Amino acid sequence: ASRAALSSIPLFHEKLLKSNRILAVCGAGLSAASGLPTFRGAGGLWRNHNAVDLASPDAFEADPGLVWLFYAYRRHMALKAKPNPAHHALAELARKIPGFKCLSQNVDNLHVRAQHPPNQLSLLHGSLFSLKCSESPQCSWTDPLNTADPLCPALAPASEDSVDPTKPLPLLDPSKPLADIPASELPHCPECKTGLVRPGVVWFGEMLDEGMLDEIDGWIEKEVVDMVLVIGTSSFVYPAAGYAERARTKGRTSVVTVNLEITEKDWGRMKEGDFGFEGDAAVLLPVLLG
Ligand code: BJW
Repeated sequence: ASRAALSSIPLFHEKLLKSNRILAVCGAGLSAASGLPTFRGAGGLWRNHNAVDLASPDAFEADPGLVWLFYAYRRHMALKAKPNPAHHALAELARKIPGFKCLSQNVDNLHVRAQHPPNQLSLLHGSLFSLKCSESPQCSWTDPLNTADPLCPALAPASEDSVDPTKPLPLLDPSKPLADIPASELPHCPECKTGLVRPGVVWFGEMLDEGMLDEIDGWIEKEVVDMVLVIGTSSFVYPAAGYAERARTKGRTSVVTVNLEITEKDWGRMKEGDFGFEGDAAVLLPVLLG
């Protein structure tokens, strides 16, 4: 397919109008315009740590205080952030099209705050604002919504704002060492009393919610999916990265990539009827879906 056809907004609108079953797979790029950093590439470093390395069960076991500071900082940032026009455009599409389902890898709660209908939203990697016991699944304690900021006194440095709002938070100042937070100062599970409280997110090697995965599989297999929107994700992490091709029925499904950067390789992989729109999702989605 020619690059002009692949990035034609009129052709995209023509296909959208004929689409009843639409799947979106979203990633961190969707929330970039809300000021929240992505994982890979620029912004993927937190102090001198790789964000992906901190998002792991091994990192939590080795230094729960450090991993909690990282998550407490992200909770604080997400609470201060606002849903952007892309979150609103997706929520609006869901209200218009009952056969639209949004799968998001984002844990920042911005879809929910944009009032995306909950029955048309699957949060693949959980939420920064849910808590569970580190002994899970042996201990089943959870708190589905906790927005305390700071979560506990020891994590207060993660909630400290800069005097100058254009500057990064004091916690990120590389010239200031991080406080060493012992596990005893972190919240413990109120039920089993032995486990630590941990963020209710899905780390590498951990299973996604099986009921949710079954529900998504059922939705994909039920009928032909007319369109898959792949928005602001590097499509690196499974199972999320596999849904576009799984939902594809040859000749029927348009896979639409919306990303700040679309590589030559990505363009080369696109098939007839697919689309690629390069730019900020917060600018593009209102135009594409409006
Ligand atoms: C913009 C923009 C703008 C910027 N506008 N765009 C099959 C094959 C191989 C491996 C596996 C497999 N199946 C499972 C695995 C193992 C593993 C995996 O995928 N590994 C890969 C590294 C290959 N998967 C798992 O372990 C998953 N569990 C699982 O499958 O259990 C069963 C199992 C286990 C083990 C083996 C086999 C089966 C769990 C994955 C959990 C991922 N967790 C994290 C942390 C969540 C909590 C937190 O937020 O802290 O999820 S890691 C991190 O990556 C986070 C993200 O949700 C996820 C995806 O990142 P995302 O969103 O794509 O962000 P970026 O930064 O990568 O990309 C941003 C994009 O936006 C870029 O493209 C930019 O260009 C773009 N962008 N600004 C538009 N303004």
